[in-house]
Amino acid sequence: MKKVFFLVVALVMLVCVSSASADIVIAFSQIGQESDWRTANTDDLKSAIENHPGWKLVYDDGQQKQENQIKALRNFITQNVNYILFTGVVSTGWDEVLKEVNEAEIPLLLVDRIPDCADKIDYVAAFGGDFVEEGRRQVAWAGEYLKKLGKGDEDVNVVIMEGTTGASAQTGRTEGNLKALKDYPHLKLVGQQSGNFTRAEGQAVMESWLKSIPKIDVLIAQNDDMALGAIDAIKAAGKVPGKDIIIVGCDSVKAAFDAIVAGEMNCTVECTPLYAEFVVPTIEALERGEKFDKTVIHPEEGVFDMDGGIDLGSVKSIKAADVIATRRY
Ligand code: GZL
Repeated sequence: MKKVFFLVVALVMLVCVSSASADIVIAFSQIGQESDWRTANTDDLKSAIENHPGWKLVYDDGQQKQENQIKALRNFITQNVNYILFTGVVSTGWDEVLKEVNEAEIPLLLVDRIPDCADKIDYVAAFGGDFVEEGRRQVAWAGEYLKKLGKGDEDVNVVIMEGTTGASAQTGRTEGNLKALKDYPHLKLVGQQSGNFTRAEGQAVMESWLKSIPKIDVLIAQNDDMALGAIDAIKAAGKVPGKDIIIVGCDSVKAAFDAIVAGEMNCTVECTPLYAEFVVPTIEALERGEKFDKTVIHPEEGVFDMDGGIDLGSVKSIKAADVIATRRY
């Protein structure tokens, strides 16, 4: 009799444990590994989800190819995951596959680069950088810095190194860059080309510009990796980065802080990759039945430079050397 009793107790415990540990599966279609920002974004989200009790991560690296991401999204549907996190390498071409996600009734969280079809699909929450404001801040910082140097009335030659063509981070930053140029008529745009958000391509583009453009005074690089590649090219050409050419990046990754403190870069506009502090509480709330609207939530972001104190309206720059020890990516 006792044996039967203990057997029943063991069976009940086994059922309780297995039902309590029934994981919710969160699938993440990531763009690739093109930049320090992307690596930090991946590490932050993967560790938060993998270490969350009762959650399981299904991760796919799209290697910066849209066809890979579409395949991954369809695999997630087949696996009938509980949530899908998605950021698209480019802004267009997602309508069909994201409608399939909707038809499968899998809750979709849009992070980072929001697809153009967002207003035609269902999603449960959205979070990412304000790319237009980031682009505005880049050019405004250069204009205000030149004024501080007493050069606000001198014509200077500006080149814009764009991110991956067609990515919302590129189109948004370019929109912000070009709008802000209208406020600083002495900033003359003499070059605009994609460096695809990678350090290697940023170096190659700057090498070609240094051979074809007689004088470059300011580089606006739409991410820090391309700025760092450009710095390599500028030094190889015997020029002094940060002095001969003013260099403004975006993302505020650690390597950019190191370059600013070393005097080789002038400014980086922050675009945080640390999304776990948004995604985790949002999924926990969704699990409790809470609902969110379709507003894209933007994090508070700063601007960091060599000396601090440059007023950009929505934000004042902070001296990179003062905060480098506190940076989390
Ligand atoms: C911005 C992100 C961009 C970064 C780049 O949210 O999409 O992609 O600025 C990254 O560094 O490659």
